[in-house]
Amino acid sequence: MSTAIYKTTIFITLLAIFARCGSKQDAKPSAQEQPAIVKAVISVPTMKCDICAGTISDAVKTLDGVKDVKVDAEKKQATVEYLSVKLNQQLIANAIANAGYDANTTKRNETAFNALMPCCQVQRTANQ
Ligand SMILES: [Cu+2]
Repeated sequence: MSTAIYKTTIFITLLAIFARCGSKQDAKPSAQEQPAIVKAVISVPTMKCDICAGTISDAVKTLDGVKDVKVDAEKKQATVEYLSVKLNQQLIANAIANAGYDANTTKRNETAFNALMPCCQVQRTANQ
């Protein structure tokens, strides 16, 4: 492993830790809702490759209440099954945005985006 890649890996790891500290927790659903597993399909339009898919999958898996994550780089979608008492679509979208990717209508964290592998830094098209 070259020094540059090693340094980049360390940087991304630290960034992921800091991004998690700053993630918003104020949009949790009320405890009165029935505990149920809900499936959400989240659009991630700038996802490009399997590395992107892994980054997104890892970010979502850190959330409490996630039961299953499937990320499809071709369809540019993340399919997440989660406990509705613990999570909602917006919190999942926030986690993906904190990892450097637009998610539904939530815009990516630019610092995280700039720390992605150069090949994963996909610019938005005009309609995104
Ligand atoms: Cu990628």
